[in-house]
Amino acid sequence: LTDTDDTTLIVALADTSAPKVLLVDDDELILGHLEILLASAGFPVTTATSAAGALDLLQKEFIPIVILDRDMPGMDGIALCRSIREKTFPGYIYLMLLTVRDAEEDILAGLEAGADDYVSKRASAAQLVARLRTARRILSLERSLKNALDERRRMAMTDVLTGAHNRRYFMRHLNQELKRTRRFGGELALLLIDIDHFKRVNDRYGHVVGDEVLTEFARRIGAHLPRDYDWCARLGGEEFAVVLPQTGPEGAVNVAEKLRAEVVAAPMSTSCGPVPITASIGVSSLGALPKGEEVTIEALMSWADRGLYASKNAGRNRVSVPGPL
Ligand code: GH3
Ligand code: MG
Ligand code: MG
Repeated sequence: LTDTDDTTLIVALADTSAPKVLLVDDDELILGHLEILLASAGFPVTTATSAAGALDLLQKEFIPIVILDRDMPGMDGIALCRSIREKTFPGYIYLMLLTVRDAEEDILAGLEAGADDYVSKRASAAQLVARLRTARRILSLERSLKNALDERRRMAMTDVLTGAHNRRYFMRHLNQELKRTRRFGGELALLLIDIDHFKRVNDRYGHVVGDEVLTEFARRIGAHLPRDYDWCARLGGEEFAVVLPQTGPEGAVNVAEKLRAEVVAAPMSTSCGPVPITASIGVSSLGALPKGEEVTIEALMSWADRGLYASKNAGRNRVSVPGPL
């Protein structure tokens, strides 16, 4: 790289949050020179003297920017670009090919192999640093898009009113729990919980208070699950589900009874004052499914639903396990 007196520019671009850069060149002199340049521009730097060494480093640590020499003995920069693009990493890797050659076909070959940018070794230090700033801009765009996507995914699985998981989350994650249980063995229990005479709450206090009751109810159920990996979801209306991995029928009934007692222990506090409610619960578990019943989410749900129906029929505010037909 040609020397430059643009140190002010380089200093201005320095940023403590700059992404890490991996420099790959078989020429240690060039590596040393670039390392000092990038470090003074505020980029944390790691180096490798071969493509294999670079792949090794990338395997151990995610490095979002790689500046690689086009010509190296063994695997060259073009092949390294291709190899990086074939693998999956936790985020996008911005690839900059560095070369003495800048014939049209070299540039095309580099871009074709997956490079994002192509810099001549004759370029000034200021130009290299300016191009790194472009890389940083693109990487930060990628990160914010990824965050937005994660947030959208989370929202799509969250119930807007209560903040609990929603039905979509329930179906997807119960399916995963079921697969895990099938593979590794053990138990899995499901509780279906329905607030009793909830229509009367709405009729008496209005829909807004009804909403407050639902929110408080969801919070209370969630707060009284016995273990970290137990979880609950709002299936719709005033119906909730609790999933208890590695829990058999007796354990599930105990949890259900505890949750039911927690609901009646104190009225729900609302903007119209305390509103007492009760809930009915149906319990099912894989081990308690009748022989011959296929082990599916539908079977678990339909048996828990039968239990819920039995609880309602027997006078509500209780826990039932469906018996044989
Ligand atoms: P049961 O004991 O048999 O379960 O009686 P219930 O009144 O709880 O059941 P029903 O299915 O007859 O009525 C459920 C009510 O829940 C009717 C519906 O308006 C109300 N509801 C459903 N979703 C919401 C909601 O998001 N907010 C409010 N405030 N009410 C809701
Ligand atoms: Mg070389
Ligand atoms: Mg109800």
